[in-house]
Amino acid sequence: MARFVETLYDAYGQEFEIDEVYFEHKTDHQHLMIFHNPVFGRVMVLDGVVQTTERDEFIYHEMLAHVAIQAHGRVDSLLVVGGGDGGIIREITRHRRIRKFTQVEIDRTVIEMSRAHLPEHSAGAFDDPRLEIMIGDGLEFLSAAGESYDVIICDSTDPIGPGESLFSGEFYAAVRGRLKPGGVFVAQNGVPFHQLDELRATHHHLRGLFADASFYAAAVPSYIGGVMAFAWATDDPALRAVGEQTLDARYSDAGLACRYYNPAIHRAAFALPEYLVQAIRDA
Ligand code: AG3
Repeated sequence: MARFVETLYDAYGQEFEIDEVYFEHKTDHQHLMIFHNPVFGRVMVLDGVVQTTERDEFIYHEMLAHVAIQAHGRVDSLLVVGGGDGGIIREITRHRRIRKFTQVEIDRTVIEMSRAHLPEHSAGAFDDPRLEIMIGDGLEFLSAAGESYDVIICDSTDPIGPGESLFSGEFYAAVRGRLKPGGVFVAQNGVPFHQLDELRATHHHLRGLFADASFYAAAVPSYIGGVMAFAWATDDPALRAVGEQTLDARYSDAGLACRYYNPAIHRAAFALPEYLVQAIRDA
């Protein structure tokens, strides 16, 4: 039986049994593979690193999409950087009040192959009339003049290969320039038990740019090694403190029915373990 061995870390990792390969190809930007595993269902891998699986994607996509949208409370326009599998835009489409959202993805093949082989991820979201899709580089897109957004979500790979520029000071400054007043930026920021420097570097950049810069966390089993950190940055510190009652009301108003996200998890996710609090403090 063939096995996939993840190559993210040098001296530690995870492996998956492969019962069927749906797609494997070097795109213009990265090596893309989609296969089936008996435990996780369909698994997408980019450059040797697990990006998403059918079994646990809901945790990641709900937490990366709903926390910012629910904390903000009146999102009208939103930008997604990356996210070619469509999981984030699927969650966004559930918010009927969002008038317009844009997605900038560098790799067209990731979108095409996810639509073909991971159809449950986007679940029709690519056909939502409110969506505008741009194929291109996120940093270039944000550095150019253009409209501003209430929320910017960065659903990137790790800072290796095409994802690297999405962790640069230049990128975060460009993000800030394209947020409306009171806007929120969130981003996947790796598994900090193993990638603590990545957390420190992001915090260093964001706290120089925003009045409130922190992280929230959720455990996503296929991102092995502990909780995943999500970067959080905004000029409105009140947004991190929105209470459970308000979140409850917004959750029912939006008609959300999630499998991981709920208002109690939203609040609790901002409580960080002490090793992360210290890493941020010392950054
Ligand atoms: N983007 C995040 C993958 C990060 C994996 N990194 C890790 N395990 N440290 C996934 C894209 C999902 N839409």
